[in-house]
Amino acid sequence: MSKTQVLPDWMSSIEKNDLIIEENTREHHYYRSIFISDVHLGSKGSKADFLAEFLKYNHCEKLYLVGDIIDGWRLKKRNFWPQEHTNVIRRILTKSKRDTQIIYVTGNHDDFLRRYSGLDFGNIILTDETYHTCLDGRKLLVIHGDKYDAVVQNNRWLSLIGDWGYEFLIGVNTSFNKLRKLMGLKYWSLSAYIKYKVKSAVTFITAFEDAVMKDCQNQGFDGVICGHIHHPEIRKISDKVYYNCGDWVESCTAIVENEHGDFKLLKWINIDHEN
Ligand SMILES: [Mn+2]
Repeated sequence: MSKTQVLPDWMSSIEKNDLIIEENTREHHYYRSIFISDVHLGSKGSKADFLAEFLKYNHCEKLYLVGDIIDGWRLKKRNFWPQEHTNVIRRILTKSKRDTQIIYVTGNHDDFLRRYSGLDFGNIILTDETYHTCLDGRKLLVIHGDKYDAVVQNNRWLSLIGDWGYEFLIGVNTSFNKLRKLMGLKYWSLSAYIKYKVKSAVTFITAFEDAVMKDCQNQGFDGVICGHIHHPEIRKISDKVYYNCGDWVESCTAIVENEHGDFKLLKWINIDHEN
């Protein structure tokens, strides 16, 4: 597609830093494609129960798993695998049996799968990166995003995400919110607060997006769908679009493309967080 192409109507309303978050409901929805990333199964922070529920109500022709679905790093250190985590795998396998094509794009936490890249298990394809052809013809690069770590200078936030620090933060956050719940207060996300407020985190996110979009430009794609930094977003950057799936540790978000070819960022309604 040429660079001068006019963006679709739905996209023209997106301004810089504008989030389109549509809260999901417990009704069945059918999409052309669904993109999720950073589930971190095998780690305590994973909101696997919510994802299993999301997968129960949301159906699609193509399901892209955009990396860090299984947290191999955590599993190496500690054997933590509750039933809810199995339920997510089961939901995905059931979908694959029922005409949903699963495209598993590996991330840095599930890099143990990278040696099998290119394998096709029937309806499940393993790959390091791929592209998605939208209904309107646009081609989007689908990649986890850890590839850009080397380019991003300010990666202190990133090491926090990948390291014990993040899990610690999630742990503190969970206890803190149990206390808030007892006091009748709403869920409050400490790590999201830090992510949005700390200047170095903001600088890092911008640097990451710049690196991703530069690669997108160089490879001639119309946009990128990635994950890795646990920061859900749909943002127009010049004539391209940057999509980040977010994560299922905190934000519980997914990027979806509906049957008209419109893209949305969905946030799964989180009962615990609402109370
Ligand atoms: Mn990652």
